[in-house]
Amino acid sequence: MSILDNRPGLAKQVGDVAEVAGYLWQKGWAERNGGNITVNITEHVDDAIRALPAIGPKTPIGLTLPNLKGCYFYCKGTNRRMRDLARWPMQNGSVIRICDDCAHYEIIADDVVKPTSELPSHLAVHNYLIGKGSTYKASVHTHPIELVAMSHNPEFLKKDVLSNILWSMIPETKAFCPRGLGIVPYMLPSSNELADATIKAIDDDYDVVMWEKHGVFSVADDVLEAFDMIDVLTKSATIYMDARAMGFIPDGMTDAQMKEMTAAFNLPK
Ligand code: 2HA
Ligand code: ZN
Repeated sequence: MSILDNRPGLAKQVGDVAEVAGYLWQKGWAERNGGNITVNITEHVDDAIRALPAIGPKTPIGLTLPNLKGCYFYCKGTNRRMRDLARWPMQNGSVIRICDDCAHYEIIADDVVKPTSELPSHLAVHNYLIGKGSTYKASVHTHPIELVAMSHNPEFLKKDVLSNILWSMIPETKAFCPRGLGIVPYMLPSSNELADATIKAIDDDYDVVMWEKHGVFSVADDVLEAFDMIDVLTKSATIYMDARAMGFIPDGMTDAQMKEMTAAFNLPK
């Protein structure tokens, strides 16, 4: 028995997470237990799910997140491998309910798989998104090799330097990641400070943020879109690095070409 049985909407959400988990592994972005994914599945929750008893203890989130009252999330499990989640999403992730105090969660299905170590940043971001009236339901954190490599150069960490380089490598990057790449300076993984800084960067109007020397965090309507933005940014990073490896600094699209594309596709400036 699984909470996904006879619930095609919910099963699709979890299936999409499994699909993305497979991509993250195949791309080499998900070593060991690296990365995490959470999806706000509240709209797929019915009365039978609401009546399910907790199967684990009430656990503190570490933050109080008032907008999450009554919310349910599918979360990757802590210490679980993306490559395992790709095949067995309900053995390597779980469905949690936020308790009425908005400061604790409890696991309700399928097994007692403790959620991701980055739960504070994921849930704090979901709390922020709901507060903003955003339609975004999915957040993905992963360790893309080329983007993390670029984050070791302080020059690239200045505001929008990296966004502009990456956008200029290939027209698709701005088209499909129109808000660019925000930068969060290095902070301890799993910390509340990292959660706060991530929200601040998203509030600055980024959908994807770089955690310096660690990875990226993206938010979108669904998990596939959250993955796609990281994928297009990484494609550009790879083109940039390939050009450098061939011994030249790539020209990038010109400012005029970028302006023309921005206007033609009606993208934010
Ligand atoms: O879940 O990637 O940042 C493992 C991580 C923590
Ligand atoms: Zn990480």
